[in-house]
Amino acid sequence: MNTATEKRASFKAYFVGLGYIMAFAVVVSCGAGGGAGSRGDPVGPAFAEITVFPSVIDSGDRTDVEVFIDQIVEDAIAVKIGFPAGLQYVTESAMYEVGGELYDAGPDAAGAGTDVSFVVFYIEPEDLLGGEESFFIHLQLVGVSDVADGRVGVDIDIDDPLVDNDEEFDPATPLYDAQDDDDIRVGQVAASSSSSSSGG
Ligand SMILES: [Ca+2]
Ligand SMILES: [Ca+2]
Ligand SMILES: [Ca+2]
Repeated sequence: MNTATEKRASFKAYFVGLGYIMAFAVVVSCGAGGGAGSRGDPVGPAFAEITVFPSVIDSGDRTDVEVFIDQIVEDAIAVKIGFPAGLQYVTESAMYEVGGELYDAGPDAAGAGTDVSFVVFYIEPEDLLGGEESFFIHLQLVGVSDVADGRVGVDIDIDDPLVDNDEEFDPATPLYDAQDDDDIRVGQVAASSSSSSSGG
């Protein structure tokens, strides 16, 4: 009888302890999850969100890329959009959208690294925004060769005022870490991959 009571007591202690550990884990995971993706915390000079639609195309087809930018905290920014080498920027497709109005946009620089190609826009928010706090960049990419599981990403960096923008971006050292990205697939790989997916 004595040992049974002890067993029950230790069981209870075990579950209470487990409860504390689980509660702690929930608090920790909530704290971590709320940080990076939250709109209250801009990463670098501005908040950016990128959407690619459609996310599956074949070569010769185009996809629309939309970048939303707000919470800009620098006087001059470089918006770098990176995409797989199996896609190309469609000439003259880039537009800024400010307060519902569309304006022609660069890109001001472009280049191809080893695996990733880039277009870059240098923007002075005070000139572009005219009192608005946010804007969009719209552009199109065309598929040129198979991309199995690609990402189109955006990284906003500071535009260095001491370096001429014509010479600032180097695709060999793009200083590019996407702060947001979206999926893209191009070509036959896109059609065949659905059969291997178990999630539906
Ligand atoms: Ca950045
Ligand atoms: Ca510059
Ligand atoms: Ca960067």
